[in-house]
Amino acid sequence: MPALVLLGAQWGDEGKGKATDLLGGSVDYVVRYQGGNNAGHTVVVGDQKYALHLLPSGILSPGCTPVIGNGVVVDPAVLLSELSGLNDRGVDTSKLLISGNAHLITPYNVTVDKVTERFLGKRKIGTTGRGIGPTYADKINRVGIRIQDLYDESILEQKVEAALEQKNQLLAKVFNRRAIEAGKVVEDMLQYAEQIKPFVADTTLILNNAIDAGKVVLFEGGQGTLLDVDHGTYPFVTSSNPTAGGACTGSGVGPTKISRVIGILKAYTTRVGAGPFPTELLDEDGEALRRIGGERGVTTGRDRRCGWFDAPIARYATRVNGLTDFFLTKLDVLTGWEQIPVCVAYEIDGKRVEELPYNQTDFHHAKPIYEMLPGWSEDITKAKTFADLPKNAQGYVKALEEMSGAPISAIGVGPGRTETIEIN
Ligand code: 2SA
Ligand code: GDP
Ligand code: MG
Repeated sequence: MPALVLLGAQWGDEGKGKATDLLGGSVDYVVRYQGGNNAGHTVVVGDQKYALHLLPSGILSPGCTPVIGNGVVVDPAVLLSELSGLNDRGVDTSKLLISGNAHLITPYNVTVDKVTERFLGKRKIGTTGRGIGPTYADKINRVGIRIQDLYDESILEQKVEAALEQKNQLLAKVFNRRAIEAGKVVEDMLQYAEQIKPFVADTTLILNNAIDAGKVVLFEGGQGTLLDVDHGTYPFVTSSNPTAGGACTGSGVGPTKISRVIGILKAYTTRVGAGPFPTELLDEDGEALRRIGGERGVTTGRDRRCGWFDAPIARYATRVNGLTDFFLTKLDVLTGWEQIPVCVAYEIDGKRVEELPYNQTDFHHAKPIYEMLPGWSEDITKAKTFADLPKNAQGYVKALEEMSGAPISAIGVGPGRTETIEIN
């Protein structure tokens, strides 16, 4: 298997960090291909818990080379502090590779993110405030700053000046804010250059050579399918492509090299930030899912919105990502409900709709049509095989598999590395 992709099938936080870590022992490279330190990936190893934001979860597997691909946006201060935090805990980070083509999140991108959200008021996206959207906007506007620019001071100065020209006008005229000084920004960015230098590489060449030499490369998505800027619930999305195609553009590895695409699928649904969410629960059940599932943002600490499983979303994820299989996570969280509602279709303006509507207004109007599945009360966290699960839990998994359009090849029954059932 030359290359595989692991990505979120819903709105993120499905447990991708744990799944990547689980596969870390059998792959040679783990590559982040989009997003930045808006991501929050939790990995529990024994009694140690790690929260990773920018670094690939494979950094915790000693045999694995972690890679930050060209599609990622990098906040240099966050990068260095995440690295030193891991070093302090005895994790070897020396193998990290960072694409010289990855874009840098500058302090002004963070400012613009926060100011824009404030001015959007009720219509805000609920971003993580990490400067992600404005950095991708600069990239597309061709006024972005790349990692490689840190090593050519005069180019860096020219690029920062170009990037600030429009922004300063906007800050002054629209937001009534002071102009940002290019010289100060350049000085700020240059202080990181030498520390980052040892990691900077032509990652596209390295990854393609590795695949040609028979090595296994795992692409780790951040966020999730419905947060994709093209395929998600626009405008309530992140500004990159977490879907499978993003793994190619965000790394420079072609689609013919990828033979498996795994969708990480939570046994219920969560979302952080604003936007439509048909199965959202604003009652005791929602509160219980949040409490039992520990549903709190790993980066911002915000409470996650919680709801029942939504099959049209899972089917959509299968379709737009070409999923080969799912890892179903957090099944243990559902223990104790007598009956578990599962959304099988929507009612939109009086009509039954089986698939996720492409039209934004329709999705905002979508009301879930539920089927009730029988629950279970037995503790399932010690289950090691599918047969160890209570009959109703088995039935729940099988029903989800049937509705979602791809086989379920692993089931999470707890946050720990070993709390996983693998199905062959
Ligand atoms: P941004 O900051 O521009 O990417 O925000 C745009 C939308 O994308 C959502 N988003 C996320 N949703 C779920 N998890 C994410 N990572 C953190 C976590 C989130 C946190 O693991 O818990 O700590 O709040 C993530 N990152 C971005 C975001 O909520 C906006 O809806
Ligand atoms: P990611 O962004 O997809 O990596 O997910 P997060 O780390 O943001 O959120 C997933 C949370 O669920 C983390 O706290 C994980 O430790 C936890 N988790 C992952 N898989 C399971 C599981 O099967 N059961 C339980 N109870 N928790 C899990
Ligand atoms: Mg997360």
